Amino acid sequence: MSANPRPEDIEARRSEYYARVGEQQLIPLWLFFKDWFTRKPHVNSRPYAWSYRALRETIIESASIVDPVEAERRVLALENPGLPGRHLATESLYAGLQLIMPGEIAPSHRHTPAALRFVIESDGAYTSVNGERTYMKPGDFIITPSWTWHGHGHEGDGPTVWLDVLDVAMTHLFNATFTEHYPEHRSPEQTEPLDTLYRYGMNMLPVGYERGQGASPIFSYPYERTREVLGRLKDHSELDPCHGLKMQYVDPTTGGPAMPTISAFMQLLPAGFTTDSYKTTAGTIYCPVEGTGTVELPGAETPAIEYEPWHIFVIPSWQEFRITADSESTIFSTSDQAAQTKLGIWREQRGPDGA
Ligand code: 1HN
Repeated sequence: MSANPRPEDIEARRSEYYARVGEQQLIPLWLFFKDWFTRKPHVNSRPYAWSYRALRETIIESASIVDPVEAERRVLALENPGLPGRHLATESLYAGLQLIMPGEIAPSHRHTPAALRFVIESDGAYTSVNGERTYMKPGDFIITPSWTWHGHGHEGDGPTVWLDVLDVAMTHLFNATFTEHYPEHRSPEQTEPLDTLYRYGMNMLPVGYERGQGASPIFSYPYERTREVLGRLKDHSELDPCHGLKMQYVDPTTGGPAMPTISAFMQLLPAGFTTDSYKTTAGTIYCPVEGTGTVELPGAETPAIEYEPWHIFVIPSWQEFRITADSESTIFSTSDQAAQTKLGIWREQRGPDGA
């Protein structure tokens, strides 16, 4: 550049240069460095809550709109208002409410995205995963790891509804989404119910057992057991100031999260307990099973969310929050913490900003 060029000459040279390099599929990093490399995460998803009580009738109405064979899965996806058209609850996780009516079957298929179910309402419905049938009860946590055959059916009474969460945004990101349909509607069911629980989940393992690709060999984590654990521990446990009494669903053969990409937890907050302020890079989907309370969200458009059983709410990445339990609460939650931890990028902050 000549000495002391005029500002308008600099601008003109730059514009001409940017246009020229653009034609060669080049873009100067200095034009977008600051957009990309922010001091803290730039998050589009927003805190949001769906009231199961308010939505229940509408969900059940979907039974008269489509059947699960035509639909493949009869689900109303929970779309975050900050991610319009993306069909996602957080930037990395899809979530939806699935309905099965008595006598119906959702055909067997498998896909590379991993899925979990958190059961809201069920009496006699089942999921079958790799040939093992698991009957669903409210509060049960059920996994269908990547590429496992799975289908659903209903032998009982009344509508069955559960929360589905899938890591499909991650498999899409990596262009690694594959799907296969079982040639018949149902894949063969060859194992006894609860086979994997007894084989892998009772502090013993078959001799010669070799770990697979990082997903738990147990498909079903019944609420009955989870609740017993929390109930037995609550009175003599030191409560974590940010989490109360919080337990993670694990692969018992590794101690790590039940699936490689998605973490899931159940926490108990005693009546009157308020957590310390907390935030994490893992945007999280919550679903309380018992209790009512308030989630405070300092700085958010919605400053607070009142929760009750089966409410579903999202707290995005790096959103500060505190939970106050009005009555003893058990709260399920799920996030991409497992994936972020493997990538070495997961962060949390305990305590309020500036503390
Ligand atoms: C799926 O396979 C299920 O198996 C539920 O129940 C929801 C959402 C997107 C893609 C696949 C299921 C799904 C899904």
